[in-house]
Amino acid sequence: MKIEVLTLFPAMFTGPLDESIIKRARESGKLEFKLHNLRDWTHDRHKTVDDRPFGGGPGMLMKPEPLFEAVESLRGERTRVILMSPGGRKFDQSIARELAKETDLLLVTGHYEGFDERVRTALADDELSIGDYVLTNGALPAMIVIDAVTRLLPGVLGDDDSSRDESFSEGLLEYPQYTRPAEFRGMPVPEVLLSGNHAEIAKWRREQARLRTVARRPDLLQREPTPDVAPKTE
Ligand code: 4G4
Repeated sequence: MKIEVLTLFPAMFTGPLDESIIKRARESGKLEFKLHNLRDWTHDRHKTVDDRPFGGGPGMLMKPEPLFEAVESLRGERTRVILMSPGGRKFDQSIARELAKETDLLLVTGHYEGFDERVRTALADDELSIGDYVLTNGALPAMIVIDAVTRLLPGVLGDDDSSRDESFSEGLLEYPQYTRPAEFRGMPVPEVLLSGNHAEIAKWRREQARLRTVARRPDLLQREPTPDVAPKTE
């Protein structure tokens, strides 16, 4: 897969994407990653990429001309152009799986108060948010999408890591896990995990995953959890 990024801050990407699994994915050719500086598509001597909003109001917007020129020169027939913005579709594992099937992604990161609306309506195929919080720019969100998608590409993870994604616990939080020693600072590992009874262990893990999901992330369960007390109706 080819992933390209259009950004005002290319230096933010070097480092995080030069380590570990992403580094290996790049070295093996499973991920081709390219950075582009939006300022390379400006024509004035100040390399202007922003302007004031029509109608007034605080802050600056990404002006359309450099973004249109850049995306039109970078995109190919099969490129999916994705804006990173807090108003986008909420990025999750199912969107990561969807993106991992593409051949070419172009992630466009914003800055200032956001994009001129025509970038959204006439240039982007999609708009993604990594969560409900505001960041200074879209570079970190783009890196998160790149990481989540890259680890899903065929051959990038070891077999053990890949099969975990598809395990029965899909859609639930992880069950508690322990390694040696069997007792650490007075804290024992649950007896069932030392029993060697694999049917009992699987049952315990399913139950723990369910309990933890109910307690912490009931939104992940298909059906709403049964409330302890019937909700009040007005
Ligand atoms: C577009 C519009 C993404 C991009 C406004 C980007 C959070 C996310 C930006 C902005 C971002 C996210 C400056 C508010 C850049 N912040 N949650 N910032 N802002 O994915």
